[in-house]
Amino acid sequence: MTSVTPRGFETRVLRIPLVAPFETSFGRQDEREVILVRAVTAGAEGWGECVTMPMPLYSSEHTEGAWDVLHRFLYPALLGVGPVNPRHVAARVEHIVGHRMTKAAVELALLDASLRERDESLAGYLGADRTHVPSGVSVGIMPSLDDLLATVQDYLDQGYARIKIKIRPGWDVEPTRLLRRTFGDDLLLQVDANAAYTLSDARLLRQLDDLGLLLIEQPLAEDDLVQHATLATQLQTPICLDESIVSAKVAADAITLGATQVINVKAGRVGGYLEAVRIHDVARAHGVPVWCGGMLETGIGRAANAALAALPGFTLPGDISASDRFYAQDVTDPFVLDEGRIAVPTGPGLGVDVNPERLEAVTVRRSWTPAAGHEADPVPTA
Ligand code: SMG
Ligand code: MG
Repeated sequence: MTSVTPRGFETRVLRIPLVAPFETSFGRQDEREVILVRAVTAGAEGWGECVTMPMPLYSSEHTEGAWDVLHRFLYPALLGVGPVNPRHVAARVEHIVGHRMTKAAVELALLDASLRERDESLAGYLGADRTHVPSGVSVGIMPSLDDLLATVQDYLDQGYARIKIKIRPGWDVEPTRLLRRTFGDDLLLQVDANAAYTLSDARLLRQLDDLGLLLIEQPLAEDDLVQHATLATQLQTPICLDESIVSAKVAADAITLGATQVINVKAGRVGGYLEAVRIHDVARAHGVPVWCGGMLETGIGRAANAALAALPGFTLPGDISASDRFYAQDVTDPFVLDEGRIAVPTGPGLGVDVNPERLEAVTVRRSWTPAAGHEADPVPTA
């Protein structure tokens, strides 16, 4: 990996309307507020997406916290220190505790810049061995069972390869059973609780065992590794941890404990795409299947996710939908479904480009943080 010398970082908070509200066990959203980071180097510029949300409900990170950590801690650690090898970014900011999504965004921006400088694709660099990845779709909690059926029917008509529904107490066994009965045994179906249950719900969750699910995602709290291991002995449905898996070390612990039989890999949650690859490697060595999770990414994060999901251990369809599942207008050209699959970008770096007008239209806050001597933004976009 070639080192790059950052001249500065541009930070943007975007707000992009969703095509329909997205509801989970922890809340409902009508728009995606997200941060993009642009790293400007001598020979290129690279982009990274910080997948935090406005409120710390999915994880402890959130937009305002990420903005603060970027400007006061991460950029100063990386500017004016000479050439930076993207592989060493994580070590350089290791003294900052947590804030993995925020760190992941900066690492991806520098990785993208470095790969663009030497004309190599992120997918190739990470070790992808496929040109397309199967596309799964995550379906939020719906106002009614009829709405759920109509929505899932529409996604299946579009060709999605797998359906995941969000569940919470009061919206779990009934909607899942209805989908299984309506769409038959061949439907690839899984559920995601976003930590909405406790171990005392084991009997209720056992009712899902007859429904032939691929997995149940994160039934218990983020720090309940041992309780997930206990729950796993009481369920036939494989448990797949999402929120709990914050590093390759925790992934190894969870596998050893029997807390997870499948792993949802999200680069933001684990501090970056390089750590995500390490989780893939650990899981693969243990024969544990992984799949690529989603955080309603723009085309920037979606491109990186497609690259990651093309690694050989990603044997289950990921939450990598077409862009129009969430956005009428993305900040890059949209990702589209091709027979239930998404094409892995092949161009240098992320292999996608930001459309400056569309970016500008959804930007609500912007800053330029220069290295000494580069106070003027070389490519001002606002
Ligand atoms: O990007 O397709 C997507 C969203 C996938 O359901 C999804 N993500 O827990 O896995 C998860 C959630 C986290 C975000 S919910 C607002
Ligand atoms: Mg999840």
